[in-house]
Amino acid sequence: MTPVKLLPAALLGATLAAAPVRADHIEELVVSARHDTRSIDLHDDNLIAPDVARLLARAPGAAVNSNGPLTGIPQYRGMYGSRIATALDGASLAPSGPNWMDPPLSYAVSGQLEALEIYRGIAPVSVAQESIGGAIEARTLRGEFGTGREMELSGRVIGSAQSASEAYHLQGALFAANQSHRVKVAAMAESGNDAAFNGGDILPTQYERERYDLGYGWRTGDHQVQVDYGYNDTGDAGTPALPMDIRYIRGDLYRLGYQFSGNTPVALTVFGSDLDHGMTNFHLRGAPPAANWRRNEASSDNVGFKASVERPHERGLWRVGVDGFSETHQSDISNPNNAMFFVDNFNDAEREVLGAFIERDARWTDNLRTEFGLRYNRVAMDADEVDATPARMMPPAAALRDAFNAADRGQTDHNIDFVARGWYSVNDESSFYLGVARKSRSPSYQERYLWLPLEATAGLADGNTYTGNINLDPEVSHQVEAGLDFSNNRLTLSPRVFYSRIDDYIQGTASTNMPAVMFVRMMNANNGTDNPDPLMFDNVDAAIYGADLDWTLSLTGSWSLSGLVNYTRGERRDGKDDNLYRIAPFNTTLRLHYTTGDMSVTLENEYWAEQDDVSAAQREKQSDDYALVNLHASWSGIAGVTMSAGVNNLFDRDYRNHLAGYNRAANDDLARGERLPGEGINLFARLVYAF
Ligand SMILES: [Cu+2]
Repeated sequence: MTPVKLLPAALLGATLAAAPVRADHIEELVVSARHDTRSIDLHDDNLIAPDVARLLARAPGAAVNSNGPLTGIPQYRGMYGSRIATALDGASLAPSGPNWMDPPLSYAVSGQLEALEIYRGIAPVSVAQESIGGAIEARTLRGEFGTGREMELSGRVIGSAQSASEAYHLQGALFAANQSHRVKVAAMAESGNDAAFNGGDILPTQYERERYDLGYGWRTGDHQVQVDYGYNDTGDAGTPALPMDIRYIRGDLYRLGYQFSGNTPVALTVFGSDLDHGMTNFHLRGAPPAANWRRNEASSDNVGFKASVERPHERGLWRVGVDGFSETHQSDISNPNNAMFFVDNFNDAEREVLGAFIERDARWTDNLRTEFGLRYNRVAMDADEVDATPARMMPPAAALRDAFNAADRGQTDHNIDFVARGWYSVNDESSFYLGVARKSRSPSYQERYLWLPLEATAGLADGNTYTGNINLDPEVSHQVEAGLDFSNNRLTLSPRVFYSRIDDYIQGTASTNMPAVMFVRMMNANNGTDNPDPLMFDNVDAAIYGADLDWTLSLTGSWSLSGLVNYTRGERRDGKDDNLYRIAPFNTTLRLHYTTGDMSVTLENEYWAEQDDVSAAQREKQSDDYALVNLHASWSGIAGVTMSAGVNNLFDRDYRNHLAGYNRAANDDLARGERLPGEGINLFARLVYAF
């Protein structure tokens, strides 16, 4: 049983099977308009971390902004957070945490994924509503329909453990199916202690999480209906790069899908999620004085739909659809030592996107294919009035509250996106690609409605306090990318160069909001702290450009090589000589594979250059280069059983990834403000049993 799409796995240099199988893969490498993606094989990977986002490091152009063991925020070609559209089986989700302690991808369960797909470069307009920075799709295993009337049972069990955080992960999934019904029941539990690095422990990075899933599918003729329900229960989990840690994240995720696969295929999805989240600055990390204890209770209610139709034309396919997504956020700060203290951080902050799109795929000759897409999004946002204890006691905070409550907070944006892409195959081995696009993104609710200077910034983790700006304009990016897809019997190569010119890019700039500046200074005087002056979200102009590449090369016999190269630059273009914040530095991965029969071994070297091009506006610190060596092996000699084991960070390097954020918690082994280290040497083992 190999439920994962194998093509991109081969491209990514996962197990390279025997030659005939690879020939199939290579055929598929001729990238199609629909499937210009990288799909990550979850079976053969040395990743057993609980954070699915970490798998993205296997795709060209992708990286992870990590704020804790469960809180990886995908970065793609220099963009991250809500700039990247993430869908779980077609369902979107807005995190309950105003600091993205629960990024959308954190709701995907690694062992239950059929595939994790990253759209390479410009994402089609049909794939997501707002995809200025790209799109990611996680598809969950639901079991296959059977062939007869008899119900057949199948399932799989996964157990894994790793040493650096003394963590374990256990899960089981059971599928029952016949030709017209399929049922899925799945459960997962995982837990880890504070992770060790060469120099001590990273505090707090413990975590615990449980997850339960139910699914039912029914099909008759060309019709198919699928209902899915998931319950996520995260307990104590550290986020040392943020000012608080997770106390709980509980949530229900629902999805109902209908598919008609006849002549004019129709797809309909309705989905929603209710997510509740609590966090504190005192229960997992060294607590501040009693007066400064903070507890934040936050929630998001999400509902959405998508309906699309495909119609053939003489050269290809029309794709037309409408979609909607609505998120509502609540966030209340309190102090358990002081019943009087409260801050309405966000009060019914709403964001609703309604979109319509049309897309046309066409094959003009045997060699030339194109994709044209047009999308319109209407983004409507609003938030209710706020209040807070500081606003009743301190004039600057009162001024901020009164200005916010008096403002016209309702905002509506009308955004137009378009995509034009073409593929021209020169011969059986080489195909050229060119894509241009205009993509837009309206501000997030934090960027518009954060009224009191706080660090609620969707996980920027830069240590700065921010205020929002109701009157922000949407970001508009004009993008161009070009590249080549080459594959022959020995070599595959897929380089891309890209340039994005982003008008009204939203980032923090020095605050010109005097009450906000005075508030932070007064708080410093009251608390004996020295927080820097606040920033405010602002529209600036920016450019992001670079190149990325993935490749595989088969050597003699059972040996092969594969690798990735990623280079991204992000700069201001509005006369300020500054760089964009938290951009992955140049990095490259080289893997050597040995594959024979039912055994495969991979030796991996990962190199990250130093990052000197940092954002002065965000007071970003530089980081040093480092290299890591990882080794892993897997064996599937017994039917249904796959065993994997390995060592990450074989030489126990103390390394600091540029995207890891700064330490915010009291720790004898790490200063506050120091960049967080990665895990030290980590031995792991995993057993998968499928039947
Ligand atoms: Cu949180």
